[in-house]
Amino acid sequence: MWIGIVSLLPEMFCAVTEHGLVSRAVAANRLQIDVANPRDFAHDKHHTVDDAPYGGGPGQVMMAEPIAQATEYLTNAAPSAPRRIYLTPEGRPLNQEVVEALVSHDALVLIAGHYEGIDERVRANLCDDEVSIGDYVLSGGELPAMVLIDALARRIPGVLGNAESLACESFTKGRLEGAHYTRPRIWRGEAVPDTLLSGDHKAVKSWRARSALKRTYERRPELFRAQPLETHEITFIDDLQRGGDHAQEQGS
Ligand code: 6GU
Repeated sequence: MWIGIVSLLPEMFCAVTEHGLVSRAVAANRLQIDVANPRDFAHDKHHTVDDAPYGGGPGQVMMAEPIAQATEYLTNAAPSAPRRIYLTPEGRPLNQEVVEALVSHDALVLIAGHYEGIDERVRANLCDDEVSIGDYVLSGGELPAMVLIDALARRIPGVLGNAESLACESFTKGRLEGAHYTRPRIWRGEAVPDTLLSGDHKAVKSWRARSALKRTYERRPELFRAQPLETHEITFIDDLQRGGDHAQEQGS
């Protein structure tokens, strides 16, 4: 996968290109990242990239031409026609389903805005999509772009090892992850649930499924609307509702 980034703060992306999973994906040649700075495409003496909003009011707006040129530069550098995505709180909410759809593209250009936003004409003419990472306001699109890049990188075939890729299954199925434990068996007086030590793989699998279900029910029940409960899950949830914490050992 190829990802181009339009940003006034290209150095910020070292956070992902030089560390962790995304850097591994780049080193393994499964992901290429290119960054273009609109300031390099501002041709006046001061390399101006922003101006006051027409109609007045506070804040600055990013001017159309420098962003357009940076976007077009990356569009030409891409190995195939990229999907161009503007990161903005007004975009469609990012979730795993959106990630799975975007990772099928060979090339993306991510446009990170600043100030009060970018000139509307760039959005209308040079962007195919708008994405938000949640209902709160950040100072720029760089962190959202990095969030999206991380979520995409771990879905590129060959980036995660086999062991790691199992871990992503949970959200794909519309459930939160359940509880996890490692050594020591007793930590500050608190023991690991017996089932996990039993060596009974079927029992462990069922324990984990119920732990995930309990957590989803307690924290994000609305997830069940997208991925309805199966019959055996309904029985377990009924148990939970009746206050039957016997449905799961402590620690889940
Ligand atoms: Cl994509 N950009 C900004 N600036 N703030 C955000 C966001 C994006 N998503 C949530 N908040």
